[in-house]
Amino acid sequence: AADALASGTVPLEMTQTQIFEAIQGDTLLASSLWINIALAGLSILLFVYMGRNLEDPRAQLIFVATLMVPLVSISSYTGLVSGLTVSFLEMPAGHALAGQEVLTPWGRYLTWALSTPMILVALGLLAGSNATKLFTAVTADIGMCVTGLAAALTTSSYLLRWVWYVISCAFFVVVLYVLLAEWAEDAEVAGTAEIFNTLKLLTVVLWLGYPIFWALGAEGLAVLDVAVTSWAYSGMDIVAKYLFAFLLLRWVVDNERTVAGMAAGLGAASRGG
Ligand code: RET
Repeated sequence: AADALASGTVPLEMTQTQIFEAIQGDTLLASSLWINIALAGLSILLFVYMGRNLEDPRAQLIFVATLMVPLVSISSYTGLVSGLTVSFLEMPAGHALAGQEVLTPWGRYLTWALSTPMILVALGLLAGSNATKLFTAVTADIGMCVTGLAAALTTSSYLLRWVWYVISCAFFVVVLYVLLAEWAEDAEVAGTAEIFNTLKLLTVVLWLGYPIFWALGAEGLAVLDVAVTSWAYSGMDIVAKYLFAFLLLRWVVDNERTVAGMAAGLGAASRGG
């Protein structure tokens, strides 16, 4: 192996331990990850406590979806902090850091495919969505995350990184449409418009930040460095996940009867609900 390395026939790959050490050696980067592990852990304990007396199945379903958000998050950040879901990838020609190995926390994009659908399921149930709209929002959202992952992992062509980015944005537009147009209207009918509109605004404003920071970060135009980008995502995560989930759960606990009495339901799809 040493000979192969010396003769250059084996690509020089960093081991997981080396990646782990590179992350821990960058205090700004490491702290952006550890803080989320701590906050996700606290959120899990708090949410289980808050939801302990919920009895209505629909309210419980919102609770489970909400609780999944910090559960996925703690797993996601553990993967990042350990180096398991982080790679150093050589950027293609055309990229500002062409030829350099850029730290790519691809685990983020992968786990968004699991956490963001939970946020949408909780929001959709709160709005009284039918199954069609819920399915549309969730599948488009998964498409957005997986193609965002593809953008980050493509190293053959700079152009194709941005092609993936544009595809991801197209999926995002579908999610925004369901949130802003369809569910906003459903929530009026369901009598949950007030809390829905608060959470909708918080979601739309924060979620728009993710593609912006992707474009500005090391994986896109490289205006911001890796640690600053990581803090941007971590900061948005704190509000988009833990604060979002807390506000939603607190409302559901205080308004369980409203949730239980919501006429529209997932089964309403066939009635045009
Ligand atoms: C990417 C890059 C490609 C274009 C778009 C993106 C959008 C990402 C979003 C992520 C939201 C994540 C959240 C995580 C919290 O768990 C993949 C950055 C549109 C909207 C809310």
